Amino acid sequence: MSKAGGTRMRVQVAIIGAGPSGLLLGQLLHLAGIETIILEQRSAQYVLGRIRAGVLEQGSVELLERAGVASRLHREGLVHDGIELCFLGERHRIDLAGLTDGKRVTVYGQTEVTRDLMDARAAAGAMTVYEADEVSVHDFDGDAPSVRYVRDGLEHMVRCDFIAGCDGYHGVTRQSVPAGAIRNFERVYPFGWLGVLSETPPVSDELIYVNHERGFALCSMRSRTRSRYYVQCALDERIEAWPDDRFWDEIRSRLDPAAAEALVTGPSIEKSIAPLRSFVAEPMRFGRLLLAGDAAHIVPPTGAKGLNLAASDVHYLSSALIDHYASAGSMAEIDRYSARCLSRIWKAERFSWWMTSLLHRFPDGGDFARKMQEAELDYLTGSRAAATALAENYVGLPF
Ligand code: FAS
Ligand code: PHB
Repeated sequence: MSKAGGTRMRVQVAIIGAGPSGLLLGQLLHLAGIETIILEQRSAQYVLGRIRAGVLEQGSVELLERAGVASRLHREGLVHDGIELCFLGERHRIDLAGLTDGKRVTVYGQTEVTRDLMDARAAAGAMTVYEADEVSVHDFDGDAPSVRYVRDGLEHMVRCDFIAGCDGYHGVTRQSVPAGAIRNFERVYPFGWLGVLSETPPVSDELIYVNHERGFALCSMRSRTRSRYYVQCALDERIEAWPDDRFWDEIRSRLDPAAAEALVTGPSIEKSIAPLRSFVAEPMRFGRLLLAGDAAHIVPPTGAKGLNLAASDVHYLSSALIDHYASAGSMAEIDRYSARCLSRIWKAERFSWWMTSLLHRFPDGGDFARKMQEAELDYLTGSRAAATALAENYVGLPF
């Protein structure tokens, strides 16, 4: 059946993906008077239903403030000065603020960040097309790129100056780059995370990262009444094999006695298994196509860097695009975009890989590897220098 008859339009920047990267970029460009469209393959409800990140670096909070979407974050977010590492049955606090001249993190779910950005975009009257099918990108190696998509059976076309690939790891934009023009770096970990969301009070005031012989565990939260828990699990685990009681017993078995005693259990309101990988695509710019966020890189969530890296990419990309339009079409900042992002990305990749290597049980690791983990954890919790290195990475390196 013909798909002819769709719209033809023109914008300055076409953004693919309405996750945090795409929405935050759209908001910052809108505030600078730059016209965008966002094309999203899923419904807004589906995007909001994905339970993901929970911790915002100080730099990400400041960027959301600049975007004008931080008022609810400041009302409802939980500011944390520290985290705890639990190993050999004992908890040790890492004083993030004390080790980084007062820097701290804010616990505020990615779902809420996305909701705030969606509300701001709707209030601005900027165009977002949800449930856009068959999105394809064209001619981004020239001066007149375009995007096509199908909606309600009709094919629509958008001409633009730039395409922002904010469509995540499985998106279409990175896949549209010729194989010879891109280089991928990847490590897939031999385990996953089984996550549970529950309307129960958090087991502790701060996050607890656990190294246990049965595997990693994390006690996090979304508010003072809603908790987020994870246990390391095998890659072939199925959700059906993990009724709530089994999950609560397993995480309790990995906690120190006081936390195990304090754990408040309840029905899960979300339960999912996520694989863990480290991934970077280089470069992040291909002519007038620029990648940002998970479209260009993935980190294991152990270091709470994924959403925060997306935010710093968007900081660099929005600055480069604003500079382009403010300087009669200069490409100087666009030319620098990829290198600026990758410098910070690789340091966050290293930290996320290091935290993952430190806290998880590797199936083929052996006893010596476990002793190395225990020695490093003992050093970390006994050395101000070592703890400072962890703290300055956890709160976020400067943009
Ligand atoms: P996203 O993947 O969030 O958004 C991309 C958007 O593009 C999606 O809405 C998708 O539907 C859309 N899209 C894809 N293909 C498209 C196409 N062809 N056409 C149009 N639209 C398309 N980070 C942390 O910091 N802490 C965590 O605990 C954490 N947990 C995670 C758990 C899981 C299961 C996953 C997958 C990620 C997790 N992350 C975590 C990382 C996550 O938060 C990402 O860093 C963050 O979502 C990145 O945002 P975006 O770059 O916008 O990508
Ligand atoms: C979360 O709350 O989902 C969370 C927090 C910290 C992490 C990973 C996930 O490192």
